[in-house]
Amino acid sequence: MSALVKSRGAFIVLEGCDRVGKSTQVLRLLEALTEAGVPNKVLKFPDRTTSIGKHIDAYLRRKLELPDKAVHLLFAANRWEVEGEMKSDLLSGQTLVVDRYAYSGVAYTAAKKVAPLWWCKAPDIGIPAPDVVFYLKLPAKVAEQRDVYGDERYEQVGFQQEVEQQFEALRGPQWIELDASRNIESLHKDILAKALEVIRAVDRQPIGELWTDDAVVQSSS
Ligand code: Z5A
Ligand code: MG
Repeated sequence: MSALVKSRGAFIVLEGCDRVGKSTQVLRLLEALTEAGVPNKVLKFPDRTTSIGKHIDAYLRRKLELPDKAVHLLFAANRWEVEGEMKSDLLSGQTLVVDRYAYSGVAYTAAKKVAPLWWCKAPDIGIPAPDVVFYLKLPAKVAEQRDVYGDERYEQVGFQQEVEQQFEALRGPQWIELDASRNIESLHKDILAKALEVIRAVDRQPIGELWTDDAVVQSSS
């Protein structure tokens, strides 16, 4: 159930494929919000510091093998383990700036073609819904040139192209797509302007829940 609250922070997510510039923009937004006196907190998923996150980190660095569906559930659990904290932060008036979220969870597993979309979404049903998602879009071949792809799992152009297609299917009314080939500063200006607008607008709105009335999920149940 969504609770009606008097005043809360905004839930802002940055999403996109590898190397599109999410962490760069999260940092710029954090600095600007702090400067503007907006109480804020940054979260990054996966959070590799928790006990669940340590398994995810080992998996991504190829130190641990896990079945695709099992690791999908670990990524979702890594979000649920901070769900209570996220809600209380929002309700206490803190704006959350989040680097990757459940959309990455769904897009990366769906790209592996190991499970239908509804199954990929199911573990995140009911988790707090972002007020805005900034989706940074960049061709995988351009992203690859930004920084040498490392040894982590998923860092291959072909797979990233598949992930991009899956992201496209997740677009919702709260999504804002940005051309991530633009320079850092001009992207930041647009993100900051919209973020401030959302922070003002959500003041008295309840926190939403992700995918509770999603058509893909409903049609499978
Ligand atoms: N994953 C999953 O499978 N399931 C889940 O539920 C979740 C995640 C949440 C780890 O993610 C992996 O987990 C990820 C998805 C999967 N695998 N992949 N691929 P991560 O977030 O830890 O990944 P990362 O190593 O931090 O990479 P990244 O986040 O994808 O990169 P980024 O944050 O988008 O880019 P950046 O670090 O800000 O910038 C990259 C470089 O480009 C850097 O040199 C910048 O200076 C440069 N840059 C940034 N912006 C620009 C512009 N505008 N122009 C030119 N150059 C730029
Ligand atoms: Mg990053």
